[in-house]
Amino acid sequence: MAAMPKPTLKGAQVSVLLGSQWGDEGKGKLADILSLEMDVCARCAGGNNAGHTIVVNMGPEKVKTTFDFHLLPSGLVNPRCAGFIGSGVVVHVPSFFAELDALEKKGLNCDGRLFISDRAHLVFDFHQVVDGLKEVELGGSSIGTTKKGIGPAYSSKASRSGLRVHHLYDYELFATKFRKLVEGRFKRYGHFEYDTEGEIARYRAFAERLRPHIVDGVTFIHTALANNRKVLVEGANALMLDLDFGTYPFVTSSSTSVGGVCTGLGIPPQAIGEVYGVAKAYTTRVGAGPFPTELLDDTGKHLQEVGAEWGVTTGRRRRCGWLDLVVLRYSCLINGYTALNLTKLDVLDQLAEVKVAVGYIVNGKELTSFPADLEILANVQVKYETLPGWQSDISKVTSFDKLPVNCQRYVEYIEKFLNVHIKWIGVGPGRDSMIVR
Ligand code: 2SA
Ligand code: GDP
Ligand code: MG
Repeated sequence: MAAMPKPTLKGAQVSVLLGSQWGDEGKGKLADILSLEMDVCARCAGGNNAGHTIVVNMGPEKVKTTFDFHLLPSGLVNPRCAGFIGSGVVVHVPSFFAELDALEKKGLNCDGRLFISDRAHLVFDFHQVVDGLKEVELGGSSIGTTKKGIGPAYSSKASRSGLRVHHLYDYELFATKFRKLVEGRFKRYGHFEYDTEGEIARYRAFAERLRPHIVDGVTFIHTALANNRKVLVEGANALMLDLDFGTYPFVTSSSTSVGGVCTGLGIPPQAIGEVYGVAKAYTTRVGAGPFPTELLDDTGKHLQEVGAEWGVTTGRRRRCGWLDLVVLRYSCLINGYTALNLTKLDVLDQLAEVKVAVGYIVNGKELTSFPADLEILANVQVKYETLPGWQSDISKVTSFDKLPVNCQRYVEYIEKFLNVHIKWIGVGPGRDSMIVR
């Protein structure tokens, strides 16, 4: 194992890429593009609840290949880039191997370049069972989780009874702790079918297969920084799903904001330079919870169909609505984006007019901040600005000045409202369908 490097921070070498809305903004695509220039692509939070679809032309024959990433960092598509699953991530080991096998089957060789922090917590199948049981218990107010066991695994972590990757290598201790954890769940939820001893034995085998991937997470990332490696942190989920700043309780159980980068990787804030926000040109949300600009009409259906808005992990239909600049302004405040990637602008191509939310009104008064209280959020009257559509196909456009004027105006309107530069514009799913400004 590499020795711990001396604490000599060389500057802001870490770039961060974060979802700015409720997820599925197209983070994976930008992560893939940026990773072409990176040495390490790291995940700092969440687990295999995330779903990133990347479309690339592979090999000399340029075969169009679609990759779905869940737990593994999307930067692995670049064969030069190492993937790192940081300490703040929760790892379901069977899913880790299933995803790795699927990637390798598609021709991606990840040998010797995929690492997991020994401090990362483990998600077990019983966490996934409990995820489902909790949702049933919540009945009509269920969260609409991905049922990947994310909430229950972070609960184990926060209650200080969780098992971490390094525990796999002290088998007796692992087995004792594991039995205790399962017993605790039986006490709380009643006895459910679960082969505790079989699971313990299964993890003995997993531990050996996992061994070449395990690193001391702190030493790994700081050695990379000390050696001037370029690191990209790929956010999972998004700001509005953040445990503290999202639409609680309809959120995921990790810090999906910029703060999660430091806590999830063990790096100081000075190490972070660029913070890129990914924003879809309209809004989507999967799962329950308030969504002020949601469109339950034909326009919502149009966005869902043209944007192919289906969950990558669960296959669920995503709810769709107009772009909400109140959400984005709040998101910019918390994450301090240094530039934005506006994605899926092509999905708006056929619309005669496009609306954007610019304020929330309650009892005739415009709110001055984003409400914490979901009762308020669920009942706001949305103030919209209506902009003319461009009604032409932009999917082949490669530069900003070649976009239709109304389309340029839409981009500039957003930029001006948020006071953040829109550096990239997505006009299609492929790696090449990205306008850079
Ligand atoms: P969880 O499973 O405990 O994290 O769910 C809590 C809430 O977080 C939402 N969530 C997501 N929202 C959008 N995309 C996600 N990833 C998949 C994708 C989702 C899918 O990329 O498509 O396949 O359905 C994701 N993961 C979690 C979730 O909907 C709950 O609202
Ligand atoms: P992520 O979770 O933020 O990485 O996003 P997802 O992969 O869950 O969802 C984004 C979807 O939109 C994927 O299917 C992408 O291939 C696709 N996509 C990304 N950017 C664009 C774009 O600019 N235009 C279109 N039409 N599709 C895009
Ligand atoms: Mg996604």
